[in-house]
Amino acid sequence: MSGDRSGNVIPRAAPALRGLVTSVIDGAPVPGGRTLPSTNPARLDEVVGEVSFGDASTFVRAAESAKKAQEEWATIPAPIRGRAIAHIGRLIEENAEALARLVTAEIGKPYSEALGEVREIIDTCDFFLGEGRRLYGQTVPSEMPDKQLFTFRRPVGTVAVITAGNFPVAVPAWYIVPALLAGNTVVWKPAEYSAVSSAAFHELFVRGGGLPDGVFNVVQADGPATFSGLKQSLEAGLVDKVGFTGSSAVGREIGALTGRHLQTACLELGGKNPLLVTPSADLDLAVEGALFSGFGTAGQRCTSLGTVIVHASVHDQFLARFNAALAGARVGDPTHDVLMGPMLDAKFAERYEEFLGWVQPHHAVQAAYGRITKDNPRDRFVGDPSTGLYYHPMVVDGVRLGDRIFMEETFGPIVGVTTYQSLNEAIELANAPGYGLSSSIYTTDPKDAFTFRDKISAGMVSINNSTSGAEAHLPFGGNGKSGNGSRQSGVWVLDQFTRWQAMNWDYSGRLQKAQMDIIELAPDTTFRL
Ligand code: UN1
Repeated sequence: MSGDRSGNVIPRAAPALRGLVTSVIDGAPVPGGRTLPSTNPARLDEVVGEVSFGDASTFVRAAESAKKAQEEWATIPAPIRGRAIAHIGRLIEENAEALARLVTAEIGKPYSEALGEVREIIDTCDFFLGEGRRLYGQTVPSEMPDKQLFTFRRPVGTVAVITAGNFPVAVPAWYIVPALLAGNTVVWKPAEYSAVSSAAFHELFVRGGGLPDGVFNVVQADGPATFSGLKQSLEAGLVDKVGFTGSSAVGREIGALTGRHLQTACLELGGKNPLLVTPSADLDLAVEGALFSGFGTAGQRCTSLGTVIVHASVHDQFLARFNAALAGARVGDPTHDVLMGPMLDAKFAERYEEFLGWVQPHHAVQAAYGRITKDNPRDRFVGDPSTGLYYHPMVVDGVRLGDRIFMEETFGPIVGVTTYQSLNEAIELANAPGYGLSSSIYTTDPKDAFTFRDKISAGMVSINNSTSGAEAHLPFGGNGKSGNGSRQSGVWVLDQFTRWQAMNWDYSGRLQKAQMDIIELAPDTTFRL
């Protein structure tokens, strides 16, 4: 670590170029038919690594390998699997800076955020290493004498995990750590544009955990090949559970596919996360929260702020301070201390350009927007904008119910602002887009806070805090278009990767029939004082 001129902490060196990244099945690298570079979105001419992509059959092979390894992995006692998770956590900790540098280089996330993301893997390991010594079942009284009831958690079997690249290492850990701990084996398909970070993650897991071959396989493939490989694997009975983080549209497809196989996928989808600013709010705190929620990871978190819903009486003050804070924020090279860097990848930049076309005449945009160029510059840009996929962060005031910017997820550095008169109206606006991942309210009135918590559709609620930045041991997940009610993290995710088994043990030596052979005590129902 060293300091730059402004005293900010910056990484020492650029990440080293890694060798060819391939799928890894049954412990062996499996090159595919097509090799493409993964580039740095902040310096498009910098290749972070070459990636060899497989096809649907690669996915099926990986699922076969996971299936073959599962029974033996499940026989390793849970406390020993917990120790493996502990060792993985320690190895990640030893490699935290190198992994964070790689994440910054490959997806352009500011280094401090990337380091936080790596911390989230360590937190997840810290939580689950102890779960290896719990994985509690219950002993339950029976309705009959000389009979005892028990519950056991059993692994689901083979888990397919398909993740996005905006959190290329933390979100995969949310699935993979509890899945392995609970005795499942894994096939992981990371995002194409974060393949090099995912290869590093995979290597750290396999080496740190001493994982036997086939327990954790990684498949480098594009979306259509993955979907077809997953379909074939489900048909062949090779996959027992799917975890997916990505768009609501693909989530629906995965949900339909798994539903046909009588499975429920663990779906973590998009969001249009609202942030309410009430008249009693500390406005500076709300501005700080909105700035981080809206523009951290350049607005490309599923928990990113979508729309600020501000009380009409404080709208002008809030907006003026929000715009001023945004104008003063540092944007640029993500290896420096900046609020935001570039878009994750060209595909996201292209899609974001489409969202920009949703700005309408009744919207008010205070400053320059669109791609940052020499002709469309950003004051105090850190570095050279022409080298990367840099966009102006923007605030769109006057968005209304029904506007596309108001209703749909706009993955990128754009935040809408609208006003309300009554809290009920604000909550209706907050729920209107039909997502339900994260939400936030800034208020000093407990009644507002609890009413909001009660009525908001979101799975996650912040009071006086940003919509993003969930901690790794609270349930993470959404409702509506944000997911199917599944929850990740903490003890709650165990229900995704285990199935309850109920056991009864009758030691009476007779057939005691439930509901029939039961002792009745005679109540005196006519007694009165
Ligand atoms: C995501 O964007 O998919 O709460 C996950 C947060 C992070 C995780 C975001 N801890 O913003």
